[in-house]
Amino acid sequence: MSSINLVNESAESIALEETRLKACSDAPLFTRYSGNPILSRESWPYPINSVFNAGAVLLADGDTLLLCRVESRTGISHLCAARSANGINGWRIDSEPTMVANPREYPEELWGIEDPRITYVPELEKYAVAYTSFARGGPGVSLALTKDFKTFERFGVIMQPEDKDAALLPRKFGGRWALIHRPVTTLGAHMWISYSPDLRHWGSHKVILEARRGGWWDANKIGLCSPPIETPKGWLTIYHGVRQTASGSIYRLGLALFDLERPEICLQRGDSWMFGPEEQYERGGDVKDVVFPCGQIVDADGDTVRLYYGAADSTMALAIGSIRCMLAWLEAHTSPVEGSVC
Ligand code: M1P
Repeated sequence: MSSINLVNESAESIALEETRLKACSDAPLFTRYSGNPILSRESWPYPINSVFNAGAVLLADGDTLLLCRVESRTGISHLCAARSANGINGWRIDSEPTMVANPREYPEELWGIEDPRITYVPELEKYAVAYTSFARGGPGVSLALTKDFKTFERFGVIMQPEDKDAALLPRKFGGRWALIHRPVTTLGAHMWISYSPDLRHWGSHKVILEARRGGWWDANKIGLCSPPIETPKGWLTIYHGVRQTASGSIYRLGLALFDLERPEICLQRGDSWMFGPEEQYERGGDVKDVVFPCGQIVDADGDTVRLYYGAADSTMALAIGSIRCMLAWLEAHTSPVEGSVC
């Protein structure tokens, strides 16, 4: 093979890659699994109302674990683990609730626990589960650590009400842990970051992404979806935006990118939503027009993303995307909004 051919081949592969990236910057970013929904109340080993908004993690044995929010027929939610070898079907569901509210010791859990986001923390060799605890004061953020999703070391409330949509980043920044969360303040319902030396005491709070205003798809209320994905370009972050309409809210998904070493700095934010309710199981259910991911898994190729999302607060669904496509899409769809990209 001549050196000219080598040069041509490498030029060709660059051109091919550019074409692929251009195509995926235009295409729908996530493809729904044709067998959706993957989990529903009929799948459950005990009577429930609904299963949705699961955190996701790839276990050391290769199984996919979904820590599902399960709403029982009292209306109160608990968490229940479902495991599968391929992350699509063959789910083995714990025969009883995996983690239930414990309002005697944790009064902030009086009305249940909801919407877990799971982060594996190599330094601790444990999974951190950030979840919503719900009681008279409203929803707050609670934290627990686990090694096995059987026993949980509870830290109690780490962000007082009203706050939710939280996930821990997997490593420290300048010696401090970082948590993304969504308090509701007089400023509005925006995404914030807070830092802690010990996972218990939190400070240095900063807004990192604001809900837009007016007619935007993500006007007035946004929140973190699944934990941010670490990429060479930054923390790739899927968030939900809520559009309030005359007939209710529409929950859609957008993308933003944050600085790798200073995750409070937003580098890019997509202008339009990249995934929204379209299918019948997303448009109708206990709460219509909701897609709500709390977890994803990046496959061994380092690019394929399995996004697990709650559909209409009733079932769990799966969609497949690509990190390279999401980054290319962000490049193509970031435009300054009222003087700033974020
Ligand atoms: O009903 C849609 C979602 O509403 C809430 O989300 P947020 O406060 O971010 O708007 C949560 O109760 C969530 O569980 C629910 O899916």
